[in-house]
This record gives sequence, C-alpha cells and structure tokens, in this order.
Amino acid sequence: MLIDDHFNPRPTDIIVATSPKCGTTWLRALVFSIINRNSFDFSDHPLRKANPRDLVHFLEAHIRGDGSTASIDGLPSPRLLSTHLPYSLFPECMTDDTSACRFVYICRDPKDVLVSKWHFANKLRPKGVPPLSLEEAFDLFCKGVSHYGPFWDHVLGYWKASLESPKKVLCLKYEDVKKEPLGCVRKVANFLGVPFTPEEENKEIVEEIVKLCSFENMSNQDVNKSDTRSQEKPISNSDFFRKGEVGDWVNHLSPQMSEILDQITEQKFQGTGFSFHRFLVLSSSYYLCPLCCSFNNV
Ligand code: PAP
Repeated sequence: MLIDDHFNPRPTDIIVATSPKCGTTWLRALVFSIINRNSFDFSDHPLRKANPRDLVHFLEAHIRGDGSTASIDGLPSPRLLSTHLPYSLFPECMTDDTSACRFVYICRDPKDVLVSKWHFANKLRPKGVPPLSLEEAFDLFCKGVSHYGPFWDHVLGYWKASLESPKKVLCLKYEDVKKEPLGCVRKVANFLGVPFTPEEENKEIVEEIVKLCSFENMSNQDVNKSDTRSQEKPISNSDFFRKGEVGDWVNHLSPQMSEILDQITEQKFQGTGFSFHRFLVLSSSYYLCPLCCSFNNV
C-alpha cells in the first residue's frame, strides 16, 4: 500500500529483487558495479569501503509510514533500488509494458535458503530468547511462513513475469552465477542495455567485476568484517557473509528434510517450466551435477 500510494517510479529504475537469503548482497554488488563501471577505479571502488546495502537503497526501508520518500526521490537516474517484495505487489505502472523499468531477480535452491535464513535468524535473536531450532525453521519454511511470503510463490511470480516480459524481468539462479559468473554478468549487462564493448572485454572488465564482487573479496573487506551494529542498524555487515556456497544444506538438513523440501519444490513448480538443478551431494565438498555429469567442488 505504501508503495502504491507514495513511490514515484521512473522509467529508468532498476530494481534488484530477491526473496531473502537468495543472494541479495551479491546481486546488489554485481549490478552496482556493472552500471557504474565507468565511474570508479576497481582498486579504489566504493565496494571496497561500503557494504552493498549502503550503496543500493532498500525500497521498503525508504518508504516510511508517513509516506516520506525523500531519500529515494533525490537519487539521480537511473536509480538502482533493491527489494524483497513479491512481483505481484508492484503497481501496474511499473509492471505493465508501458513502463521501461527493469527487475533483476535472483533465486536459490530452497534448501540452502532455509539453512542461510536459519543461521541469520539466530544471529538476530534477542538475548535471552532461546535459539530457533532447525526443525522449527524447517516447519515454518515448508508451510510458507516466510518474510515476504512463501518462497515458491515469490520465485514463480518473478519467473512468470520473466516469461511474459523478458525485457522487463531477468531471472537468475544463485547456482548458475556461482558456476558461470562471467556469463551471468554479461547477461545482466545486456539485459540492462549496457553490454560490454570489445574494448572493455579486452581490458577484462567483466573479470574485474566478478573478482570484486566475489564472496572471498567482499567478505574480506574491513567494512564487511567488522561489527557495524548500531541502534539504527541492528544488523552487522558481517552477518551477510557466512559461507557463500552451493549445497551447504547437506551439512545441516537430514535426508528426510531435504527429500520433503525437494518434493514441495517439485510440486510447486510442476508444469511451470522452472526448476532448480538437483545435485546429488556425495560428501560435504563434492557434488555430481546431473546435467553435465561432472564432479564439482561445492
Ligand atoms: P538478504 O536477502 O537478507 O539481504 P543475502 O545477501 O541474500 O541476504 O543472503 C546472504 C547469503 O548470501 C549468505 O549465504 P549463506 O548463509 O549460505 O552463506 C551469504 O554468505 C551469501 N553471500 C553474500 N555475499 C556473497 C557473494 N559475494 N557471493 C556469494 N554469496 C554471497
């Protein structure tokens, strides 16, 4: 309602959209560095001094109960904004074909999402409140009790929109970006209408962006290592960097839990054309990819 009543979309707006814990931090960093690649030197880049949350405004946090949107109204175009809102909650003036604003969405295997959410929830647990058990978190997640709505509905909303309006919505998967980061960065740049030129390719700008935004690089920046909690920001930057891996669920979920989650996922996505690759995890460090039949490091 607040978005409907107070947000003034611009046709040049770029929205980074995610269901929580699907790669928001990573995608914010990637899109920020793609669209600003001519403004900064990679050795002295804002992402070396600030967390992506401070560079890409979080839409929901900037539309206040009193309707004030001053902080985002003052941003120059094209505005880069981030959201966890489901696609269906955006006003028609943003989602219909007359609007040129674009959404870049990333989703992730729900088993890894659940594990990431569970760790994060326990970090935020107030002192004196007992930790949330994995069983409890699993139960809520499976029932669709998640921030911003059931995980599967969130994914399908953006997935269907990407099929209907491929120029408006681009859907990525965390696992694909991990596997082929260069290809995914080029895909995002093409989608946003700022493809890499042959000169940029020669200068290996795509490689620079991938390196800058990698988990290893970002989690090692002082700004993301230190405890940045404050009264206004009760969450520390470091809370957004845990493992950054594909398949960590195998270290936490029981075989039964993973089977149940896979079944729910299969049922929800049946007939939609959308799926997550199912990896057969052989140990905590290797998995067999059924698509290319190769062993990969998790
Ligand atoms: P949010 O939706 O609450 O903003 P988000 O950034 O999506 O959080 O989730 C954090 C997850 O992304 C963490 O996953 P994990 O718990 O499985 O480890 C975090 O480690 C991962 N992450 C953060 N930055 C990166 C990155 N640069 N590359 C890959 N994964 C990352």
